[in-house]
Amino acid sequence: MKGLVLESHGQRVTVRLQAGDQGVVQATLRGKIRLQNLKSTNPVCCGDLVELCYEAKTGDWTVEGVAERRNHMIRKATNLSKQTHALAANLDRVWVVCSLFEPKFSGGFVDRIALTAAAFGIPCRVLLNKSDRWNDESRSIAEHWREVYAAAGIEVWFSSAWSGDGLKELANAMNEGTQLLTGYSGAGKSSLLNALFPGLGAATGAISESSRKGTHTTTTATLYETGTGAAIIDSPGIKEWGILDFEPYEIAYHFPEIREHAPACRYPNCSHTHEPHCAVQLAVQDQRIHHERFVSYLSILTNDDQYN
Ligand SMILES: Nc1nc2c(ncn2[C@@H]2O[C@H](COP(=O)(O)OP(=O)(O)O)[C@@H](O)[C@H]2O)c(=O)[nH]1
Ligand SMILES: [Mg+2]
Ligand SMILES: [Zn+2]
Repeated sequence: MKGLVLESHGQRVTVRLQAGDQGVVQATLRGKIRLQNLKSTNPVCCGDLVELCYEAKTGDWTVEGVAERRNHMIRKATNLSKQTHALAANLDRVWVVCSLFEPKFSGGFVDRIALTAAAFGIPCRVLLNKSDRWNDESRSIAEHWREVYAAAGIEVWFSSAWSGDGLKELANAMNEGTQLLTGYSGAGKSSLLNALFPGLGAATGAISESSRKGTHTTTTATLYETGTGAAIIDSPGIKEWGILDFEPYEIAYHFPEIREHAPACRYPNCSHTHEPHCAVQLAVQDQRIHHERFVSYLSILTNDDQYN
């Protein structure tokens, strides 16, 4: 029997059956699946389609196989780790949910997620939440980021789970396919889900006074079915996105503004860091490439985990 993984807890997964009563069952991974993908901390993740077997004698469900993924969002388990962690699979869009303050916006963090999405061919958008908190000055900062990302082909949407700003458009956008909400803890992912789909019951956390960061309320990603055939995956807040070992040319390729100017560099293998006659560096100087994005590019290239 086939099933859709709603949640993964390592060896145990929660699965929606795709036939019969379409109930939700807990299943255990067969050892061979674990062995097939030793580099991953979780060989099966939410959004995966799996083949299940039911043992009538014991009443146990086991996962016998995993269907090939269309795509996935994976990162390093930690920045220095050789192991990877799969956040979610078979996605139609990734939303990087952010706020300007509490938690503070970080272009470097957004760019790491956007690069990963681009590398796996998944459309990506930024969602700047908590617009109810903005004054004129913060709104102009928000507009600035919108311009920066427009040049990178990434739309920046504004929203507030509290005031309802932008939720109508967001609900429409969420109405098809499988969408992943990811980003820093405390940005409002779960609050947005609950505002968009009342009754979903995603756990939210208050900003803790001591750290001014969201408390940890979700420990694993959860796939919610919206009832219209669409699905939304809420994910636990992440502190840093440990980026995979991409080749330098791949990193440049997935920054569309850099890709656009690179053909005019003198050297075909130009890394845009120190070479003479570099069209990319020139474009940064002339502000045809946004400085913020170029700084991110350099920091990813040098594997610097200091986000800006
Ligand atoms: N001012 C404001 N606070 C919000 C908004 N959305 C969420 N919050 C608050 O931010 C904190 C973290 O929200 P939560 O949904 O748990 O964030 P998550 O970690 O990204 O899922 C909670 O205290 C929410 O009430 C919003 O649109 N505006
Ligand atoms: Mg949450
Ligand atoms: Zn160059």
